[in-house]
Amino acid sequence: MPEQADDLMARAVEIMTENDRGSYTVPTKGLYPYQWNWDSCLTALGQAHFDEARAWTEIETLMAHQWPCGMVPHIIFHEKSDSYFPGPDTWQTGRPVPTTGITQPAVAGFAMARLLSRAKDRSAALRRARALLFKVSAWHDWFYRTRDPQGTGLVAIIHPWESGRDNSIDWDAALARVPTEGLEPFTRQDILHANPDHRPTQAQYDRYIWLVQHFRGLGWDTSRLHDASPFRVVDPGFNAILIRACDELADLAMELGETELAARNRAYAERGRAALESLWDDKLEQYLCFDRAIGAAVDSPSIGGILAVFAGLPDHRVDALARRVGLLARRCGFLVPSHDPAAKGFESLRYWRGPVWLVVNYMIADGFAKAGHRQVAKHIDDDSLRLIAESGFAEYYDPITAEPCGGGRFTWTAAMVLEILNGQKAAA
Ligand code: 9WN
Repeated sequence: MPEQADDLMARAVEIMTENDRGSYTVPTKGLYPYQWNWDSCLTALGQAHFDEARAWTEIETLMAHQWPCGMVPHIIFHEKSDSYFPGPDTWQTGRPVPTTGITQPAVAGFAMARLLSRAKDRSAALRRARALLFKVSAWHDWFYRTRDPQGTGLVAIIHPWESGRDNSIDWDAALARVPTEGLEPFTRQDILHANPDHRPTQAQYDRYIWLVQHFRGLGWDTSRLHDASPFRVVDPGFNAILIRACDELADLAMELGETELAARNRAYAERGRAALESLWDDKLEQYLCFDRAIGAAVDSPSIGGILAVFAGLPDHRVDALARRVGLLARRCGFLVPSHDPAAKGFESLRYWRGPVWLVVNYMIADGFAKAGHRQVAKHIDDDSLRLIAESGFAEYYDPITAEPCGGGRFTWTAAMVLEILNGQKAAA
């Protein structure tokens, strides 16, 4: 086993190095030729195992493209490429280095705290963390200001791409309400690089692009987009990541003597955690999304409601989620499916409608481990490694057969393998 682990780690480093563009890393060649927000933050965790300084650069490059309003965009278009749609010409956000105009899960605060906690060069890490602290905090402020205008404690996403779980069944009903009138013709590139059966449908893409056109028509004024979007959904997983990031940033700020910033982030986290309770569903024994545009819960048992554990939850809720994961384990061969295999709409190969993603596994396992559920965390980690052993470093996997899906030689999958294996080594 140790030789196997060493071999896997060497392959992971090779993939990450191959996708490294110097100051940022692409998720995979061809399919995703730019820098993605949450990919980069999770990638940094893997990089830190072989190049600590480079790991900080990954997050710094991302944060260097923060908008003046505080938003951190979901893609940074560092270089021209014809292999991805929609590119800068569609977004037209007018930034000096083109970016998209929407955001992604706020992993940065968690990632930088983790980098610092493990830093070998602690004084360099402290210096870099201090410089990032204010930027990440401004992003958190932006979230609660613009995506929670009513002060509920929970933020909404205004585009499925923001969730990172693009075509989840969670968005089906809300997306169906997005019109397609006035949609400009476009050509998808994703289906030239990956199997179309593993990707979102054309009907979904039409609505993704309609929303981009709609926001573009509002001049990318992020203070207006929430209320103007027909798509406004509160995702427990997305909020859990933000809540955890606020908590980690508050700890870090205390360590650095930034007490006011610490108090603000702690308040966001505490309010968010309390508000998460409103998303709990007794029937399904997990959290559900909430469709803010119509004021109703979304009856859809997806991984978003399990990822909530990453926020840090009351014991009885963690226990219930552990039972839920146990049930899912009996329904498939590999944890954690992005949708319950027994539920309507589950598709084992199609992107976020069933397949397993190692990054989400990692955050769920971390949440359980932190809450003392080490067996559940180990089960998830073991399943992640079994997927790699059977099917290599894919973008995502069929939770029943382990079939590799989407892009290959995938950066954040490799990063998670380094995280899990180094974590096991340290614990041994
Ligand atoms: C749109 C890069 C990204 C991930 C997302 C994943 C996928 C993009 C796409 O790839 O989304 O952002 O074009 O399909 O869903 O989580 O960040 O790996």
